[in-house]
Amino acid sequence: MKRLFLLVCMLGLSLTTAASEINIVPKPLRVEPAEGSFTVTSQTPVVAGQDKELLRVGRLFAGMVEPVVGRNLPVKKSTDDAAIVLSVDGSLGEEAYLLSVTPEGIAVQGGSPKGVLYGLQSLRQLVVDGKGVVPAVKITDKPFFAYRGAMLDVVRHFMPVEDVKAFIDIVAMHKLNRFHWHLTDDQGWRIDIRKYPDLARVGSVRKETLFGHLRTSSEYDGRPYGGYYTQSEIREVVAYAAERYVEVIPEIEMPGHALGALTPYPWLGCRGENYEVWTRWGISSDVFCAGKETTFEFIENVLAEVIDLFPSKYIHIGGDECPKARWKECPYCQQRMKENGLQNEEQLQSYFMQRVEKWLHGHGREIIGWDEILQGGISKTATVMSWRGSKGGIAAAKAGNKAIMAPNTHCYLDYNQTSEPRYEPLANGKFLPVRMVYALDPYDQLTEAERAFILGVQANLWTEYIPDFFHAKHMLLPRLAALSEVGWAYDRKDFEDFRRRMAHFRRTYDVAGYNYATYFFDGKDE
Ligand code: TNX
Repeated sequence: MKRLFLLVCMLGLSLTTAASEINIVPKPLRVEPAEGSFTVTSQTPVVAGQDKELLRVGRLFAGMVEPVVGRNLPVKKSTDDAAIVLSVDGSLGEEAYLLSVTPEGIAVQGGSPKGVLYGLQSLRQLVVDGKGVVPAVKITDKPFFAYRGAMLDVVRHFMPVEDVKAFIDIVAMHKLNRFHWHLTDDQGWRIDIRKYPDLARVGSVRKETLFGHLRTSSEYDGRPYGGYYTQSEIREVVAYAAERYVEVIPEIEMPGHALGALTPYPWLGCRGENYEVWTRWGISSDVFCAGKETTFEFIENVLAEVIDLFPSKYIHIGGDECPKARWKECPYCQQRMKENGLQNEEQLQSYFMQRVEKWLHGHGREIIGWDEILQGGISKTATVMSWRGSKGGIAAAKAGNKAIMAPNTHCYLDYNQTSEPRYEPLANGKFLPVRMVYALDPYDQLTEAERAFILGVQANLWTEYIPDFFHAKHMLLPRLAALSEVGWAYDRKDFEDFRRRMAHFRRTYDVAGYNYATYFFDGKDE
């Protein structure tokens, strides 16, 4: 009897041990630990049947676990050996997957190859964590939100194609599915547009850059700074992202943040002369002229090339931080207001955005705009990206507009990570620890019916104080993991449980060779 009791205790113990070995971020929907384990070695085949897409996904996985299990895990159509077997089960949701590990082998079923890749991202974490030994388990998983994004600003600091691809790898690793690419701003224009070659040639270069923080410095580095993507590089990035089931959403900023365009083509502005690609951060009062027809002609020509390069349903057209001083003094803008019965310059901005939206609609696309597009009236079909807190997104959802939550209070990864900025590299200054990212409630203040308008969440990485991609990773990781859990997980009430799983997930960062911030892991971020 005593023996039996002991046995039951031991069994119970081993079961709980097994359970605690399953540590995945973002948290899966259901995890059912089982007895035993399976060891993935360099000989373990990944089997994908006849499906070319699955073979490709299998090879991606082989690359991801190579540092742990060794080179060239064989990816095959079939095998008699114990293996990692990939398959598509159309009865599952597109992004859903089942991961089953038994001592005999591993099966990853996805609703589509995308779901299979998500299953493999989870398996990757288990392989890394156990150095190849994966505890038996059955995982049933699918994402909570359809839109799970990350934005990279390549204007304030330029990131070469290789870095953008690495950013996409990080996005995919966190089971995010949108890459918002901020391509134009006051400090540069970073996408080649064939019809206007001076956008890239002239608009991408600033003569120098502010040194130090915007609030305290008036020193400049005296060095010209530039960079842009050719159209073939853009296509390369879009294809690279698509292979990882990440959709690229380009952002072409208007009517504000426009000096990258006004400098080479001064007729785009109200004053019409003397513009210079900005060397400081902040908000320039020179913006696109909303009165002249030639502005809209330019924007349509630019967008025609943009939609040819980016197949995404959404095109982001900015709309934030557009000072109205120039419009107030501009005869063209005032004339436009009179002709269209517009009461004030907010309504002129609204005219601007809706006119561009209409053009994009005519070409089969939808727009996303920053929450300022709510001012002065918004069309029913625009999607609002809430950044000045959540209130813009809440207002949008209440008005029946779709919204994406990216509030600076929770999603701005350019902010400081600790309450002791003096121990951190120079950053924006505001304080945003992992805990705050995790605390985002995208449904705050919304009724059941209004919640349907929240498409999802996004982290934003503005790069005023991020000179290169090494530093970008320090700002992104591990906060992006907290955001990914907000976007993916059904159950995220337990921050301590997240913290415990992160202690394992960081090994996947280590194995991938990622630079990440350690404040959170060392308990020094509060
Ligand atoms: C606000 S978010 C901006 C960006 C800055 C960022 C710095 C938004 C739509 N505009 O231009 O880079 O703050 O945190």
